[in-house]
Amino acid sequence: MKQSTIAAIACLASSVFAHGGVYTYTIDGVDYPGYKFTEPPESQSNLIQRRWYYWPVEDPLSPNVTCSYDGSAVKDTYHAPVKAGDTITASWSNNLTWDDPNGPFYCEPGSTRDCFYRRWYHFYGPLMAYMADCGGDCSTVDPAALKWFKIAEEGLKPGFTLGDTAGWEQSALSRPGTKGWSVTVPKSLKPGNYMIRHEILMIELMPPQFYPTCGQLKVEGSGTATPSEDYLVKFPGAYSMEDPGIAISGVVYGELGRNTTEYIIPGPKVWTG
Ligand SMILES: *[C@@H]1O[C@H](CO)[C@@H](O)[C@H](O)[C@H]1NC(C)=O
Ligand SMILES: *[C@@H]1O[C@H](CO)[C@@H](O)[C@H](O)[C@H]1NC(C)=O
Ligand SMILES: *[C@@H]1O[C@H](CO)[C@@H](O)[C@H](O)[C@H]1NC(C)=O
Ligand SMILES: [Cu+2]
Repeated sequence: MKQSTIAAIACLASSVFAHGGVYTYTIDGVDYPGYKFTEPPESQSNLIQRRWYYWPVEDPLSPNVTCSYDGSAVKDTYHAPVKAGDTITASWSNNLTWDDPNGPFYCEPGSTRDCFYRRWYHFYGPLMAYMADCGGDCSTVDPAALKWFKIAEEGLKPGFTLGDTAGWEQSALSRPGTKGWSVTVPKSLKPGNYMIRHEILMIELMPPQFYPTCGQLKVEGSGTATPSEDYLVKFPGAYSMEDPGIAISGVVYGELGRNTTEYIIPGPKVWTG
């Protein structure tokens, strides 16, 4: 067996064991700590984030795909104020570095791949962000009942193949010094209470792994725009295992991974306002 094959298998085996989610949002310079999956929900309060669990969702039709696990609200869940047009940075962590934000930085001996055991653990697949109008207080809303529109996505960068870690913004999340992924609330969006749903889709393995997490926002501004029906989707419902960007999961280490330069991001088209 070639050295590179051994390293790839070692990495693959390890990567099964770290999962995670968004642990902090940064909005207009303010940090909003997220739900801690390591602590019981009853002991948590005053969060903008809904409950989630670090284990990935492997079925796009599972009720868990909405907000990860049951997405319930803890005590005194509230809405973070954000001006339409401003950015929200979501910071991800895997469960191995959860209690140690600065490390450890780890390279498997002999590995030819990027090092890991850092804040995020997976490299391949798109990043997506959605919002949904709660029509009132989000805290009492079941996220599965909402209609979501996509506000941002990052797929395969031009000039790269599916198997290039550098082709994916997801791999930047595991680079030391990367705070997270920043998305913009559409400037013309009508003010009100919205749920925001960040999602990492990991296509390294089949089945793929969905990492959604939801938080609550109070959008301020003077916009009047709302997305039309053709931008709106439900979770579950927006994806299926047959979507090209989901069906392609598991090929990154093979010939298809090396020779495919196009990736079709699942879900609806982005609404920019
Ligand atoms: C939802 O996620 C939780 C936590 O990982 C798991 O225990 C449960 O079985 C999942 N539910 C379904 C329907 O897959
Ligand atoms: C992370 O998750 C894996 C898989 O469930 C588990 O084996 C490991 O103990 C967890 N580590 C921490 C620090 O939670
Ligand atoms: C890529 O490799 C696969 C597997 O051998 C092959 O079926 C496919 O035709 C190749 N595609 C291109 C664009 O070369
Ligand atoms: Cu994982």
